[in-house]
Amino acid sequence: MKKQLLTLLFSACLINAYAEDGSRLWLRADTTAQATVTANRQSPVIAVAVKELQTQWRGAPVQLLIAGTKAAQTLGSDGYTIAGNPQTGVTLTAAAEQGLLYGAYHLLRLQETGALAGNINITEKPGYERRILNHWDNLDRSIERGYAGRSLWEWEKLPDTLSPRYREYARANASIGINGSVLNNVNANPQILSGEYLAKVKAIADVFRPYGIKVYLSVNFASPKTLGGLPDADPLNREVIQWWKNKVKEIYALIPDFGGFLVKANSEGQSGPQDYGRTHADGANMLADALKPYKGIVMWRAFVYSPTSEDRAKQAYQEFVPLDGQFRDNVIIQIKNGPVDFQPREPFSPLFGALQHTQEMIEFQITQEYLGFSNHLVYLAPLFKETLDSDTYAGGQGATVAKITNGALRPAKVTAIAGVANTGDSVNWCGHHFAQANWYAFGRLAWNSELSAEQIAEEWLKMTFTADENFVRPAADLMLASREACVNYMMPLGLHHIFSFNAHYGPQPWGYFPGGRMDWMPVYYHKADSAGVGFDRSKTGSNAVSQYFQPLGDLYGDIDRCPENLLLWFHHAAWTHKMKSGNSLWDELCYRYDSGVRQARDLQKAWDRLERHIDAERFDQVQAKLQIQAKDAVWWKDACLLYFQTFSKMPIPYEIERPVHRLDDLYKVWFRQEDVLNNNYCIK
Ligand code: GCW
Repeated sequence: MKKQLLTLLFSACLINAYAEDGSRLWLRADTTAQATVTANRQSPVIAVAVKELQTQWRGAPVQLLIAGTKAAQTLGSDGYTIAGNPQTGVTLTAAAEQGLLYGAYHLLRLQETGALAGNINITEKPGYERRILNHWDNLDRSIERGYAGRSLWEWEKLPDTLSPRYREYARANASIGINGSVLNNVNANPQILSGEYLAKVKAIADVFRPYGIKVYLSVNFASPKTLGGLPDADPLNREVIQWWKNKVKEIYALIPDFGGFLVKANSEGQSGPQDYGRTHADGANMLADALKPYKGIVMWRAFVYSPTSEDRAKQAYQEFVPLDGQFRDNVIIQIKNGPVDFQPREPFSPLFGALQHTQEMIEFQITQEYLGFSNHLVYLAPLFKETLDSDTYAGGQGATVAKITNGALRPAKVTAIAGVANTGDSVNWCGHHFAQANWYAFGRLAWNSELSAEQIAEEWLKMTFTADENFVRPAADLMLASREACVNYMMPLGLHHIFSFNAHYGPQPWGYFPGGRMDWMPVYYHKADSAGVGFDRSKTGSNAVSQYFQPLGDLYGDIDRCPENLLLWFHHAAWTHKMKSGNSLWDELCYRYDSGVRQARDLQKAWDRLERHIDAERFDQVQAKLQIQAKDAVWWKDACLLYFQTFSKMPIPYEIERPVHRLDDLYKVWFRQEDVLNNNYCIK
């Protein structure tokens, strides 16, 4: 009896050998397999692929082949084929070592998601050549718009001490096909280019290399002046050009496979070529020339705008379209998915497709700056896909943002996609267990933008929690509903940027601070008055619609045909404007906010039903976050409806739940980002 009890206890301990604290992400496979794995070449990257399979693959022997055949060459450096049968033997073939690494992770994913059935015959090649995370991490280890603790990069201990997390991070990225990491904030500290910091960067790059991850750096355009001591940073100044050449040489001596630079110039106070009367092309090309001999690239951001009388949504297009064709072939323009700034819903940026002779890449935000931080469960694959699948009509129908940027329609020397990372040093990496899904989804879509949001959710759930269908089905539904829920309780019908000033958390549609920048004020974006609400970007307004190709420009510009989910993005609509439902705009707004609240509560209900399928630790943590989300949803609804009602003067439809807050109290709510992170913001 005693012996039996001991055995029972012992096996219970084995099962629970790992705490389910989220630290293992989606990589929770049992690592005690002893598979037979052979390879026809040796290299550090291939060694990783072999080891992953040896320890996790529970099928017949696997053979890894680097092949020089024509067929293999068409796979590029990252593609692969998987052929065979788990019972009799499997062969992974690729033209290069990275292909074998990605093939190995693919095979393991099939196993872990229960998708191995009979013969395997798979050929894969990524959509984008460079699949990159952008870290907005500062050298003091704070993270701009980071909601999961401090930076993963322990600058103070580098280069001598290497956190085990560097390898785990690289492994997680490799497992989903991410192959690049920009380590530091685009608001870049020039010190990153000092000898001291480059030695630290090299130490990280060395850890990442066997996982196929290239390191990139954000650079401050003024570095030659601030770090190098030159009188200016004018891109046409010979001394400046030489300074960058020397710096690039120094970097490549340390990191031979360094990826290149990411640059935020002449934006939000950052210096740039315009400080010297030069153009973005002058600045980007100067850096590109320095990087060219080493095959490095420049990712030059299009996120530029200034507080002029011009509509902020139009400015990037106005700035860059005149420069089309002037950029070097190792420059790529990095464009945020929408024309303003990572809002819960935006139309795609009209720059996609408009630059016809310049390489374009897309930037998404994985960290939830405008989506409830790591407090709200908002699965972002539907948002990412909405942009990637949008038809720009550049050169005719079918020119989706994905096809414009991944080289399918416009052959490009460089193709790339970036996501602003949501990682930090918190135990579960992302602050919210479900925020991990957004990191995962970004990687999977960067590899193949045609995957569905549903398929990605299911894969992730199976690997992260359990493959039990009784869990996976409802949990996937919950994830898929979450983005639209968030749009509804925050900013339905095309409303945007009505967040609390600076923190970007919680509602503050009344936000207006005399003397501050108008284009940072919520009132600038919704323009509510007694007649109606919304930003008129039609021909009678800012005419931002003219930046879209036809027939989109006309469609967006026509208040009766504009998709209703973007109505108030493009139009100042009357409170009485008749919606497709037959409701007035005011009533519709009320119903949307109300349904957002109900959807947030539905997320809670759906989650509670799943309790028995998963571990208590993660269940409880997600449950606690969903409570915050549901409360915040009510706060959003009350704040927005009560405030907009001061203009519409119309009643809130009687069947809708009554406000539980008073507007006067909500006006007084004031907090900082830290207060939200410490769950210390109070709404009366
Ligand atoms: O969304 C805004 C953020 C800034 C950010 C900027 C950018 C890194 O509020 O924090 O700065 O975008 O993308 O450059």
